[in-house]
Amino acid sequence: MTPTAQATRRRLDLAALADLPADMRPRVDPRGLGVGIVHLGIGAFHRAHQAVYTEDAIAAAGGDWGICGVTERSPAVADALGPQDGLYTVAVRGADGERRRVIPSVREVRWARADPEALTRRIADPATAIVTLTVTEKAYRLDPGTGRLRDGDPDLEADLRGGSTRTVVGQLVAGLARRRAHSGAPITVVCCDNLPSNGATLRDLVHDFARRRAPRDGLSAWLADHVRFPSTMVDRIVPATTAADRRALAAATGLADEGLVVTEPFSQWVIEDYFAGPRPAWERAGAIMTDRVWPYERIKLRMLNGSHSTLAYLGMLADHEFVADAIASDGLCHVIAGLMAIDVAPTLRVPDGFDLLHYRDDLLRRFANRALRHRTAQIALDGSQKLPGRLLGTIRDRRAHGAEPALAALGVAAWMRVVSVRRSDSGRPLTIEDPLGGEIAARVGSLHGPRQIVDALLAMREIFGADLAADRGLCDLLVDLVERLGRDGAEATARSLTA
Ligand code: CS2
Repeated sequence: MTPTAQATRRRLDLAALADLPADMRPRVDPRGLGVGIVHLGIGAFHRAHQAVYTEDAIAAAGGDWGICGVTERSPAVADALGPQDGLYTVAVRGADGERRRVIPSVREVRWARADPEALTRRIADPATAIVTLTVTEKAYRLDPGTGRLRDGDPDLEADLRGGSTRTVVGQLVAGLARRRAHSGAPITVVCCDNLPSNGATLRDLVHDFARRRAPRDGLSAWLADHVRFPSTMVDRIVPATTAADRRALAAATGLADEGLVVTEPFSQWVIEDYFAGPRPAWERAGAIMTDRVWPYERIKLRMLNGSHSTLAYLGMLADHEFVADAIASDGLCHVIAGLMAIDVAPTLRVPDGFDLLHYRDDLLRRFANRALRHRTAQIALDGSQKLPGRLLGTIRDRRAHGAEPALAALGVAAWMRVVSVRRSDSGRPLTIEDPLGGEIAARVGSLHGPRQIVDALLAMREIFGADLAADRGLCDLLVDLVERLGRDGAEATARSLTA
């Protein structure tokens, strides 16, 4: 198609809905749908997950549960969805081809930085009963060693002084303080990020911020009585959308959609049934409401995300651009299957009726979905924030039982090799972004020996805590693995560990 033909394609918006094929049309009429949810971090994951559950819940049981989506870091999503009246397509790619539907749940999109006051007002608005978040691990500014806000973070310091809301915790507290002053109505804040005990973790950060900001203004006591923070487990694989995905959609539908998201058929949401007020009937859309989320959360974080990160670092070393290519390698596939069965499974408590082997085999099939083109480099981002919940908890629990968790340690060793040597086994340069990237580079930039590398990185308490740094047995295991990765490469190391 010529660039001109592309530029003149009709853009998806409210007026275009009537021309869509019937099976793509929204199940809920977006016109007149009021906003009841504020969502912080309206990236691809939210659009393919909670926004879909919310549409299905409204279709089943009604309610003004339109979403005000907030973009945090850049205005890109607001620029894409604004002209489309908040509408976008979810393309579900599985073995049987692609199914598409347009989602109407997002009724308003804002860039937090453009108008912080509008965001504060939205959270304070009594019509808002729920705030949900998918802002990625690093946005919480959590010190995993203390479970509190990181000391010395310049954005947090600025927000604590007042006058700015650069951080998500700062935005939440500004909105909640305004709400207390105006209506005082209760509200529920639902963290949907991959953090262990995500509800309690966010609650502690919000209370910590409120106390540090104004220790005597009573906000913390109000929050304790009026704001609930249920934990959730969210699961759906959503690779970054590419220009080729958008071109294929335009060719198939005749519509230009800058907000398209591509995902897999599988989707799961487990929510702690602990709300301060009304909520959408998400259970009518397939979500599991329970009073015990943590077993699901731990299973998912350690089995799926632990495997994902291990595949990402080993895959990058072995020059596999996509997860489906990495899992197609016998060595890597055996490592992942073994990691889940040997190292992770003994650390889990499984809900009644939950078949862990079946879950593992499903994961291996999901990773092998070739239609998804999920880049290993996307998952490799922000390793310092991801490793603690995904792999280090497993390692800690296994070490406490005197085990030598070689497969969980292999993922950490592969991360160490990637961030220190920064080349794949064939010599291709590798770069990964990380909020601690500067510090990691300063520690390992000029080191080559496996022991030096492991010592320098293991000493980063903000990642490994004091306990793992002091574990000599773990240190020796990692040195051995980093050495083998350097000498034999990722594929051969993986094969030798599972032979
Ligand atoms: C992935 C997750 O990018 C990543 O770090 O491991 O986004 C993963 O795809 C989701 O958690 C699946 O639910």
